[in-house]
Amino acid sequence: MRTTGLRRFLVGTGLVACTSGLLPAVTAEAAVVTAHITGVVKLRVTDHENFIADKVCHATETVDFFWSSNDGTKKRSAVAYCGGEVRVEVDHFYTVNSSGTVNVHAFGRLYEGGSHDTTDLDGKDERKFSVPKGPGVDVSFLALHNSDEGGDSSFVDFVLERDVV
Ligand SMILES: [Ca+2]
Ligand SMILES: [Ca+2]
Repeated sequence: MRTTGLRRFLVGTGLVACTSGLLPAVTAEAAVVTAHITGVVKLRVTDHENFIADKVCHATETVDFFWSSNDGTKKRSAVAYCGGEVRVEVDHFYTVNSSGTVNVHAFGRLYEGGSHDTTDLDGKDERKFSVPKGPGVDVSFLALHNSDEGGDSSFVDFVLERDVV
């Protein structure tokens, strides 16, 4: 193997010492970091109409939870309805790494049909981002458009921040 060969060469030349047994054994597990994640997920939904004004609807999901680097993935969900015809679902998944960085994977789906319960999926979006420390700002967003019939849309803003506790 190339690395082994190089190492053998360097040891042979005396450029590196053979360190076997000289380094402390790495037995400590990675530190567990807990993050406090707060903010809001804001959904704005437009139900497009052909002969009357479009309907615009808003929903806000509050985010406020503690999550550690040992906890795996946390799922949060939000939903918004508009005009009797449009439903928007957002799933957002959180993981915390050992340095305290909070990573988010967000998925949005826009359904449009004869009622709020329609299963007609007309638009979707997906994004990965991380949550910064400090005051909450617009971290990321999803943009959903009805790519089938057109007109209907939704914008989902993630306004999040985290502290390591
Ligand atoms: Ca409509
Ligand atoms: Ca549809």
